[in-house]
Amino acid sequence: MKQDRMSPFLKDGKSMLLAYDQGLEHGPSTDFDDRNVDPSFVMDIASKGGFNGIVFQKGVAERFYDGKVPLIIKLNGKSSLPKGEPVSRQECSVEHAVSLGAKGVGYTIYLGSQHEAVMFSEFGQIQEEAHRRGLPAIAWIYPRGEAVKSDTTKEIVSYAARAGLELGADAVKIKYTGDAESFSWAVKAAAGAKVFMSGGPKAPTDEDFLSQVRGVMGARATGVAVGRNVWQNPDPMAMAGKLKAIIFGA
Ligand code: FBP
Repeated sequence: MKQDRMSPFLKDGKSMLLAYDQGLEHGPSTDFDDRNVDPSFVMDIASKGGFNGIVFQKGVAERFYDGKVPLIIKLNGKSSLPKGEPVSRQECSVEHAVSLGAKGVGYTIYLGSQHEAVMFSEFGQIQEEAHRRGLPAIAWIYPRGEAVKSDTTKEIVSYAARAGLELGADAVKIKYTGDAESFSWAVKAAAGAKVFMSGGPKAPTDEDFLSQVRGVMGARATGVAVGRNVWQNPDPMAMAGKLKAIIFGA
């Protein structure tokens, strides 16, 4: 049987990934404090917390990646400053990601944006090159822009999952719909592309967040790719342990 390109990031077919590209997406004063502004703090959480992968932009990887956890390089990104229809363009090549030690590449697509065609096209090129090199192409698929009324309904989240499948993503990172039953439709729509829940802003309580993760796993998703709910937590290791227990039943 052909090996699953996502296998470097899987344990028993499940996975938990730590995302840390928010410095570019949101800016340091929105998301960071004195601890987590330092990328080594987050690198440490990834390895000591048992994460199956870490997501960095290339500049952070060049200075802080320590090789202890499989690396995913985000190949596009944008700041929170421009207004209007969102677009995120490629700023790192697959070749450079590989030279940094990446075992996977990530790319954000704003489904529904007036600029979605640009992102479809860039992701298409990236997916083909990543596959030539044996790497998975992971699509962050966020419905966004004037045409999108809500980004968490069953209809729009399953559309995101299906778009990822159709565009050739090995895995999709999508928002939670709010319950396991509707999320399981998105998992079905992904038809074999691995499904990861994207975390979002830190939930009011740990339990609020963990109940979402239980719903995600109950829907037979692969796992989570989260950031703020872990490295903004006062005790990131305890949160990592609780996630592991839900995702792997460990
Ligand atoms: P979080 O778990 O912190 O939400 O991280 C997931 C993520 O996809 C990041 O990779 C990315 O920086 C961020 O969310 C994008 O956030 P936004 O929804 O504001 O575009």
